[in-house]
Amino acid sequence: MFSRFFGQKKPQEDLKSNQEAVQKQAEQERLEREQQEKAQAEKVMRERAEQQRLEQERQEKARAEQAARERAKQAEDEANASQRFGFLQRTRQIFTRVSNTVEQNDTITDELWEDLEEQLLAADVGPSTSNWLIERLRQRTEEEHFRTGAQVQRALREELTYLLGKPSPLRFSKQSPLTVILVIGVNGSGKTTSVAKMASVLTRDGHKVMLAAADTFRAAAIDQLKEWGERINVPVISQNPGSDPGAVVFDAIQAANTRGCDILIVDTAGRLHTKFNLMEELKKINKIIQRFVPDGPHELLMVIDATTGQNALLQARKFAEDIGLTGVIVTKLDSTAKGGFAFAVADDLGVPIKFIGTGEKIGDLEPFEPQKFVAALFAHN
Ligand SMILES: Nc1nc2c(ncn2[C@@H]2O[C@H](COP(=O)(O)OP(=O)(O)O)[C@@H](O)[C@H]2O)c(=O)[nH]1
Ligand SMILES: [Mg+2]
Repeated sequence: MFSRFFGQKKPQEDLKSNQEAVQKQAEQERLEREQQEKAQAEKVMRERAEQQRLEQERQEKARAEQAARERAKQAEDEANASQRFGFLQRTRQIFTRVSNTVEQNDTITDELWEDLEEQLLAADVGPSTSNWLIERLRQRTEEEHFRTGAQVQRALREELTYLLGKPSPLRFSKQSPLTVILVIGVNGSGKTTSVAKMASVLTRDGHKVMLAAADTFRAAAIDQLKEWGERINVPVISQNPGSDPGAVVFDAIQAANTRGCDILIVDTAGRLHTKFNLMEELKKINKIIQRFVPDGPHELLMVIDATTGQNALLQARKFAEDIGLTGVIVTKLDSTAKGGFAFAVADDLGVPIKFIGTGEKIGDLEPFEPQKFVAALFAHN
């Protein structure tokens, strides 16, 4: 009876244990589900992490490839530049020292700035431009938190390129059929040679060029231009030595129009007795040009000999102040280590360098390309 009473479960108890079993099973299933879900989530996370790792690897590889391509491109640019800019060899020696001074410094010290300034001066960048550069680089070092010489080096290249401005090709007349280019500069700077070189470049580009021998002070100067004219097959208008340069220009404009030339380049005298005379002479020539070609002269180019350095700059500055220079031709970059002079010219005169003279031959004239010029200076030999 007891057993019956105690041993036998009541129907409610049966029900209860049944419910417990069901609950247990449900709990079991829930746990299993949870475990499965957890395992699934972990799998997804593992897969995602793996994907991320692969993506990172891919990006790193792409970055490394891009960097390698850039390094190769820079090396190629520099190799090309050092080949094309062989005439800059002497100047490049100084800029290689600049590079070494800056780039190989792990820290930026006062000594670095002093060395850099000294070398910029040695390359004839000139005191005022060198000073400006150093100040600018110091300022950038602070603002941009440069820590290494390599960073300063990159900034130096940027600032040097900035100083030179954008490439500035010759300006041609939009209104009149004739473009007139007036070339001035001291004796021996390379005017006549540069006039002939430009004529050659422009002829090759399909222009019909005429030259005017307006340096009438020396018979040799007239003969020299005529000789070049014959060599490159470009007509030269000249008169006897001692005649009025204005009259030569007048003749040349008529002749250019008659023969259908579209460009007239005028070679002028380097020195008259005084600067005043020279100015008057130029004004007279200008007036004659403007009477027949109202928007001319389209270029007033000063030829500056790089080997004479900062002295030449002093003269050029006076000229630039008195008459409206439109550009400069820097000659003889092949025979000087002072090619840094180009930076002083661009900075000081505020007019673009249009061409550079790279030797004595007719082909030794290059349109000035600031970016390539700077690349060439820093190209490894
Ligand atoms: N090495 C070198 N010599 C040049 C260059 N341009 C001109 N010359 C030389 O400089 C000298 C004077 O040139 P010239 O054209 O007669 O000067 P100008 O008196 O100003 O007309 C000549 O012996 C030229 O051959 C140049 O870019 N490089
Ligand atoms: Mg001359």
